[in-house]
Amino acid sequence: MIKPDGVKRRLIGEIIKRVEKDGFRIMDMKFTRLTRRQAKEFYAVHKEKDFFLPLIDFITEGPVLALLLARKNAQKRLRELVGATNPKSAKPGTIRADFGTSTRRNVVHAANPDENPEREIDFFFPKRKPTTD
Ligand code: 3AN
Repeated sequence: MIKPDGVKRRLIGEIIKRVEKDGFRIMDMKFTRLTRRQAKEFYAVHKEKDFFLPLIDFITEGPVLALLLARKNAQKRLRELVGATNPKSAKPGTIRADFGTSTRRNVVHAANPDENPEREIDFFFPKRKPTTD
């Protein structure tokens, strides 16, 4: 997902270029502005964290672009391309190192393989399933 800061700063093209160059195939896309209710559902795993409400404020401040991507080892590889949550500790050349401005405003979200990524696919793309092609 390209977060509101990435959309606002016109980074959609740059981010899609990096992802496609790395071998990902775009299976579906959805440009949408999340309601607070949707955002709380999407980030439900973080509801007890102290950063939860500021995170909800941020993710609902403007539209996001959700991308359904396919590639061999997609989940692991996308997280490598995206980089660490805090852009200051992200590896040089990763999307967050190059464009993120804070731990919250870090431009992109990638599904976490340990937190049921299929749930996120269903959230943005109900009835769709990824292919491995
Ligand atoms: P990641 O997106 O790297 O998997 P998560 O799932 O731990 O990170 O956190 C989800 C989102 O919550 C992050 N992308 C970031 O925007 C925000 N976040 C996480 N940790 C913090 C923090 N310590 N302070 C502010 N925002 C945070």
